[in-house]
Amino acid sequence: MAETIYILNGPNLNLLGKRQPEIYGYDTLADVEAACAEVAEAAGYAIRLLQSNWEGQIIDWIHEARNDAVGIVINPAAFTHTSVAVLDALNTFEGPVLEVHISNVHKREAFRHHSYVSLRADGVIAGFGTEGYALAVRRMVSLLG
Ligand code: CA2
Repeated sequence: MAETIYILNGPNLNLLGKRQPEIYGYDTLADVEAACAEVAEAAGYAIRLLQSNWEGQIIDWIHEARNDAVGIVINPAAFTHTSVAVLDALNTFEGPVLEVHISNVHKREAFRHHSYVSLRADGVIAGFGTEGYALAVRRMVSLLG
């Protein structure tokens, strides 16, 4: 069976493509999933894309990934800027971790400039719109190479 790359999404990203398109664009998470699957499957990997508004659920999926995934692509959304718990969970994962932000967080409010998750991430993509996810999967494939 193909090895799996987890693609985890934090709070409010269920609204992707449905609200604030001027910041986050028109693609939905289903569109993101299709784009990531195309890149991953071409390289022989499977993806599992998940979204939750609950911090504990994100942490449980990171724990699950310890056994079930070879890499994690994560857009922690607002938990990026607040969650030592998500960072601690990611620190227990042994494979590559890539952090994705749809918007350019550095061009936005100062509170978005700091990321706890970046202390663990092997790479960060910000401001590439939803295309950033498939680019991160592309990079993940190289790292897993
Ligand atoms: O740019 C990103 O991807 C963010 O991680 C998005 C988070 C924000 O808190 C981070 O600072 C940057 C917010 C996600 C909200 O998602 C929505 C999507 C569509 C409509 C409304 C919210």
